Amino acid sequence: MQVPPGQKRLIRTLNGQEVDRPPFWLMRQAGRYLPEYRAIRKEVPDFLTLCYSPDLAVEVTLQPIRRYGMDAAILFSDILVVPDALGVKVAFQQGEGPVLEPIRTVEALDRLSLSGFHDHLTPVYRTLSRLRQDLPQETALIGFAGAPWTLAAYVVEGSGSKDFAVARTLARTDEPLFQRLIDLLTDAIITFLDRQVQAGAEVLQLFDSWAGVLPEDQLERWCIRPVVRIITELRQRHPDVPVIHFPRGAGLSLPKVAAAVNAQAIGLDTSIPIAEAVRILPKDLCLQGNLDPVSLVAGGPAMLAQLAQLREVTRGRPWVFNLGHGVLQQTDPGEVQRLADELRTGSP
Ligand code: 1CP
Repeated sequence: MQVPPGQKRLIRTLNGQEVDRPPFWLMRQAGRYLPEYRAIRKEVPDFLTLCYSPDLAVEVTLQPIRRYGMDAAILFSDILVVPDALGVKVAFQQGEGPVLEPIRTVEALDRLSLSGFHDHLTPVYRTLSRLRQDLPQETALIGFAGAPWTLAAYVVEGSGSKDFAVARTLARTDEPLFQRLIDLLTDAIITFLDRQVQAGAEVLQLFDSWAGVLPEDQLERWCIRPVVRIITELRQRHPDVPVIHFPRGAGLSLPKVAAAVNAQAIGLDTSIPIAEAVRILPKDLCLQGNLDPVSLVAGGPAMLAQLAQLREVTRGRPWVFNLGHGVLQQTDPGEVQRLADELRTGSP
């Protein structure tokens, strides 16, 4: 028996409905801090193979749910499967970040296309439909994509970066080219998320992990505008599927971003004091976040004190517990247990 999505704790909270306690999940809840993840990771030659193997991707998605009973599972995949499916060569090198064939010219951009996009991503859709069958009844299934700016940043830079200076320079020196890239990524993300919902995703999260490196005019143009288009389009197609927008590093621009994109929830990163977010964002907007991932590494009573403060400050408004960024690799699974136990049973 499937529980209707509307009765799941995460979805109720995102819709502004009452719940017995705030729901919780963790960004990067599946991953290298778990020994059972490392065991599976060893079996595959590279990380993308894991993302494109439904049996294994289902298994690693379920691993943290079995241990900790989060209120939501997030599809195991990566934001860079979108450029990969558009024809950008993407590789994950052992122990390092991603390496991409950089796209900086019209000729390079002309080689990318949406034909073959869904064929390439079929294993991801298969993973979602299996998860929808295998998850515990009360667990919501989150699908996701990187937002256009964050994907463009990797695609132009060709790798991770502290400040994405190459990508930001191209955005200013060749606006028409950069706009074409953003438009292509926006179209791809819309159709990708639409298919994720058809395959079983009940909630969508947009990761704009590098929103914080853009000054205001660029934030408006490369983050806000395309995200508005994505959310508007998805809401037309799937009015019941809530969207969480995570504009990491948006700081003082959060109210402007939130008002424009009109998602059901806004993800808060570690740098914004939660009390400030509560003060500057509309009361009925659901907040998600923002325990420091390092606080989870350190663990113990100090972590629980941080959690108590988050609870105190968010009392009386829709709030989803999460970290301010992903679980770090050096995290002790026992500390995640301590956190989950407190979230499930501690005083609300
Ligand atoms: O070998 C390994 O195990 C690779 C480590 C790893 C993992 C476990 C990478 C490489 N990606 C992932 C999974 C992943 N990535 C998930 C799975 C679901 C979950 O949360 O449990 C998700 C949602 C992502 C999203 C993602 N990938 C983001 C957005 C979130 C964020 O962290 O800001 C980004 C920026 C990426 C790119 C990426 N993928 C992997 C790495 C090391 C990076 C960062 C590269 C860099 O900029 O340095």
